[in-house]
Amino acid sequence: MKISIIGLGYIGLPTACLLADAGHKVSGFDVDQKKLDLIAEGKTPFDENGLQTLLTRVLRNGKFSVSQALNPGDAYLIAVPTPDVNHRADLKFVFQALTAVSKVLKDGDLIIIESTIAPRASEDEIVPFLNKTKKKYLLAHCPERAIPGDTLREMVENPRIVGGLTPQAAKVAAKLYRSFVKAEVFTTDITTAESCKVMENTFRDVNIALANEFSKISADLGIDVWEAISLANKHPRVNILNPGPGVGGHCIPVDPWFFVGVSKQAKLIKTARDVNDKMPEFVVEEVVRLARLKKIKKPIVGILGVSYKKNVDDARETPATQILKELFKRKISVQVHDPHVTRFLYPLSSLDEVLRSSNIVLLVTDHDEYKTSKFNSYKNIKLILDTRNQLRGRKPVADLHILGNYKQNL
Ligand code: SAJ
Repeated sequence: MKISIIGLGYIGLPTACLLADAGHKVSGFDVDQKKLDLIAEGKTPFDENGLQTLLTRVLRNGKFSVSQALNPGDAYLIAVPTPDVNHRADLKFVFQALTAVSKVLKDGDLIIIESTIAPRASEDEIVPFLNKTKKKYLLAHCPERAIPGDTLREMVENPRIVGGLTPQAAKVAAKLYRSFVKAEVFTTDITTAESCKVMENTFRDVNIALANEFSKISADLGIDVWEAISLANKHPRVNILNPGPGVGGHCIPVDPWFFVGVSKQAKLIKTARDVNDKMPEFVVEEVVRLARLKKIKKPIVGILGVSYKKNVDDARETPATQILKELFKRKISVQVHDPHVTRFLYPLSSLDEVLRSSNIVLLVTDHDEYKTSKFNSYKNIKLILDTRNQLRGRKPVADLHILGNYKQNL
C-alpha cells in the first residue's frame, strides 16, 4: 500500500518505519521543517530503543521518505498531538491534517486516526468534516498503545483495537495493521475504539491515584506504604500500583479528562485526576516538614530527575514542573539534574554541581543512574527524600526518607 503518515512524533515516526519495514511505500509529512530535515538525514529527533537502526534501514532501502507536502496515497495515517484544552481534546491539529488530506483524497481511500480523541469525536466532528469532501472514504480509529521507551516492541507485540466507521473500514484498516503487528488485531465500531483508548489510560490513572492515596493515608497510620503494598499484592486478585510524586506524560494525566468532558457520570475519574494532580504539592509539603524537623533553616533543594518517568528524555506534563512551581512559591532555592532531558523550563546542572550545592536531595524520577550515585561524598547533604523508593537499602550519610514510609522516625 502507498501510505502517507501525518505527524512524525513519538508515535508517527516509529509507525511509519514499521510500515515501511513491512514492505509498504511510506511517505512522512510533518509541519516541523527541522524535524523533517533531521529525519531525512537519518537522525531520530528523540531517543527510542531500536528506532535509529530501523530508520536508517528503511531510508536506505527507499521504502520510507519524508516530504514537505502531503503526498497522495491509498491510506493516510494521522498521528498528531491532541492537547488538553479546558479538559477537552483539542482537534486543531487533526483538522489541519484532515484539511491537507481532503485536498488529495480519492474515492476508496483509507483515513486512520491514531491520535487520542474524545469518545464520539469521530462520529460528531470528524465525519461531518469529511462528508464535505463528497468522496467515498473509509475512516478508522486505531489508538496507539505503545509505551515510550519500549515503543517499537510494543507496537509489534501488543494486541490492537481497530474501530471502523463501517465494518469495511475496520476490515481494511485491520489488514494494514496485521502487516506489522504480530499480536491479535480486534475490530469494532469507531466510538467503542475511542472509549477503549481513553479508558485504558483512565484505568491506570485511577489505580495510581489509589496507590498515592494509600501513601498519604500511611502518614496517619505510621506504616510503610511500600511494605504494605507488596504484602497486599500477595493476594491473587490484588495489584496495587506504585505511589510516586504524581503522574506525567502526554496521555495519563490528560485522557481521563475526556470522559469528564463528555459525561457527568465520570465522578471517580475526576477525583482520581485531582488526587494525582495534588501529589507534587504533597511532595513539597513533605520537603518543608522534613526540613523543619531536621532544622535546615535555608533549604536548597537538588532535584534529581525531571522527565515524567525513568530512563526517558520526555518531560511532557512531568510532575517535576509542578514540584518546581510549589518550591518557588515557598521561595526555596533549587538545583536541577536529569541525565536524559536536554530542554527544560529551568536550567539543568551536572549531577556533581547539584549534589555539591544542595542540602536536601529530592529524587523525583528514578533514572537508573541514581541507583549508584555517591551521596556519601557530599557532606553538605542533610536529607534525601526519595519519592520512588529507589534508594531503599542505601545508607547515605544524610537522612534518607522514602515518601510513604512513615515507619521511620521522621
Ligand atoms: N506512574 C506511577 N505509578 C505507577 C506507574 C506509573 O506513578 O505505578 C507514573 C509514571 O511515573 C508516569 C505516569 O504514571 O509519570 C505515566 O507512566 P506510565 O508508564 O504508566 O504510562 P505512559 O504515559 O508512559 O504510557 C501510557 C501507557 N498506557 C497504559 O499503560 C494504559 C501506554 O501504553 C500508552 O500508549 C500511552 O500511555 C499513551 O500514549 O496513551
